[in-house]
Amino acid sequence: MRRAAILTALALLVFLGSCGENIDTDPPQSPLVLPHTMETDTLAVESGTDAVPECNCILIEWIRNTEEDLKEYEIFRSGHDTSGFVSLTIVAGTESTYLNRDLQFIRYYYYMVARDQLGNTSNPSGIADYRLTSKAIPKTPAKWETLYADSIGFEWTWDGGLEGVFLTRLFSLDEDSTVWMGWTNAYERPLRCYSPPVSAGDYKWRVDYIAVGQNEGSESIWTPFCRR
Ligand SMILES: [Ca+2]
Ligand SMILES: [Ca+2]
Repeated sequence: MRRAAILTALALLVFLGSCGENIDTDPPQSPLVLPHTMETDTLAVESGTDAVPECNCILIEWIRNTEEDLKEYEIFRSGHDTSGFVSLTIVAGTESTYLNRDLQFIRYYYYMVARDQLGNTSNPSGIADYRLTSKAIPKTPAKWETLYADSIGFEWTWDGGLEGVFLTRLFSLDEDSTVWMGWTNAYERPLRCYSPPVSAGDYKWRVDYIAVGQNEGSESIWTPFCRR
């Protein structure tokens, strides 16, 4: 009996020794998923879970973990906030965003876990939710239209309801930054807004629909134009 105990102890020592410093039983910290907020969605440089201009997609964003043995993140998704979550994807530990493509106009809920090289898995993150709406369609300025007025009149159409607001973004291609943003109520017709005088140069614009306080909206495609 005693001999067996000693052998077991020896075997355990050999096992521990062979793994050396690679043994790491600490799971990573829970990832910090950045939720959609009205505040971060209306900055010149947005952050957090959000719509994107290019497609009917939701961008999930998080703060990267700092553990040296971090391997990957696994993202889970459901159409309900408390049940039905299934694994959506696994991304490398070096990533801090994931674009969930080809979505319907329903509310999606996401959470994620972090996993290290030995398979230790973190506790789940908090849940971020978002619902896409249809996109506004930019009308004027049209694609690569040349304008000579100081102030730019933006106009678009939208097949949604009268609730919520639009945020027009004017981006200078020369300065590589957002130079102006303007608000329009969704009930206004026509849907439009006017910028203050802008200098000559190349620009692009888009319009974001924001269902205030509901983690819900869309971003139109970017439309480039010239002011001469
Ligand atoms: Ca670890
Ligand atoms: Ca946004």
